Amino acid sequence: MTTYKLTYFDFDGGRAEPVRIVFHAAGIEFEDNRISFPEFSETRSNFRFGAVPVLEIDGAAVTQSNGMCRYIGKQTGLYPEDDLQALYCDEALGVVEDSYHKIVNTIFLEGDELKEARGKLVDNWLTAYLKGLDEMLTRGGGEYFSDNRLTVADLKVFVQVRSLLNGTLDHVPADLVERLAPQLLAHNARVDSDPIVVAYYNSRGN
Ligand SMILES: N[C@@H](CCC(=O)N[C@@H](CS)C(=O)NCC(=O)O)C(=O)O
Repeated sequence: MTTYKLTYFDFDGGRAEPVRIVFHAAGIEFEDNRISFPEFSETRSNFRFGAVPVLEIDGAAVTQSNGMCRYIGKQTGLYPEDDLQALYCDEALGVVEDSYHKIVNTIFLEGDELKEARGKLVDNWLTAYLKGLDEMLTRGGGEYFSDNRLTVADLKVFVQVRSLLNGTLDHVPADLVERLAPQLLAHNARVDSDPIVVAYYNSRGN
């Protein structure tokens, strides 16, 4: 039997979260290796590219969360078979990845500098991002990003948008999604109530 070990930070979100949800949904056993931020700092050099998530498959390490989403999605029927739908799915995975990079540029700022950087982020990139995701939902028929059903793209977007809705980023208004992307807001509620997602968070005791 193939063994899986997924190393990531110890919180219910971020780049590894869609992979965790899919493993759980598919009933695939995996070691959910959650590390603290200090632990990461101390052991960073052990990770290829000095970053997580890292997925070890039968002991061989692989990086890049979107590749992991596609890999595990293909194995579990949560990635489209049709090439065009797969492209739509990849577009959503890719733009969320872009969003993490944009946000991380502001993460270590403080005070007025942080406020200014986040204000610019909200007015420029985040606005375009949320509107773009909304448009992509329209293209897909309004409910999902591709294949007219839940795929790994929906899980990746869900995890990221949920953190925006929770107001986890200072100076990013929690109602931004509601104001700019009403379909995306509905999408978040749809995915949040999907049996796959409900079962996962029940298993986490959330
Ligand atoms: N493209 C990579 C990015 C990985 C990445 O930047 N991970 C962050 C955590 S979510 C990290 O480990 N950052 C540590 C650092 O860059 O110092 C992926 O999608 O897996």
